[in-house]
Amino acid sequence: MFSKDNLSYAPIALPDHIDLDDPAMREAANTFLETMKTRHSVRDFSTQPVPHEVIETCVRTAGLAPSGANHQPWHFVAISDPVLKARIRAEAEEEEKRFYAGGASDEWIKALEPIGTNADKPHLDDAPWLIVVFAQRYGQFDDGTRYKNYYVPESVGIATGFLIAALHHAGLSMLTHTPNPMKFLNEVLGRPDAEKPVMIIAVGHAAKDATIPAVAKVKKPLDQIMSVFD
Ligand code: IYR
Repeated sequence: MFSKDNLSYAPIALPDHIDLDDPAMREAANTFLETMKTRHSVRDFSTQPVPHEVIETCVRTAGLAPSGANHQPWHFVAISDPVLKARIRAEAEEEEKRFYAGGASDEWIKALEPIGTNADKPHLDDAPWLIVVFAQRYGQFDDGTRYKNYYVPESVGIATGFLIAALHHAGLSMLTHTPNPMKFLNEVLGRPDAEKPVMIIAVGHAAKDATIPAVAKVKKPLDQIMSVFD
């Protein structure tokens, strides 16, 4: 993606200069809050297909995220192939069985109780798309030599947030899923060792009878998540 001869600074005028007045800003902020309030992590998916280009467009949005030195240290693998999804489910459930059967600490298992999870992961088959997020520990110049990436977890976290917001905005439901360990995803998806799997996002339409854990609606109030020095 980068070339060693293309590392000079060249400022351009800010494109898409946005300059809302205060009322318009308030309204935009409130509208987006209301939109994001309707996002819930969903574990019960319908098998109804989702067009390929919607997933592609949402990944384009993810790719607009800010990143350390603009290195964009991420790669997204989108999977709708049922055979591959079934293989990912089988491998993930193997990991999850170990996790729930003693791999995880008692404290961790207790923390998950209100979420109601177990080693069974039908969403990995049912959801029409799985998007696996990879973080690139280092990049490579066109000539194959390596360059370092910076703030990789932060950058990939921001891009994943963009992706989740984009998927939700498109009317899709999703679940972020992190089998532990996830190394099997490199092998199954043919990704290089330089890339670390970060999470699987199952994406699709929620099943008609989908439920969410009641605790998922309990969000910290503003005064607990924000301090202000005005
Ligand atoms: N990966 C396991 C366990 C799990 C861990 C956390 I932290 C969660 O928020 C939910 C689940 C699983 O997917 O069941």
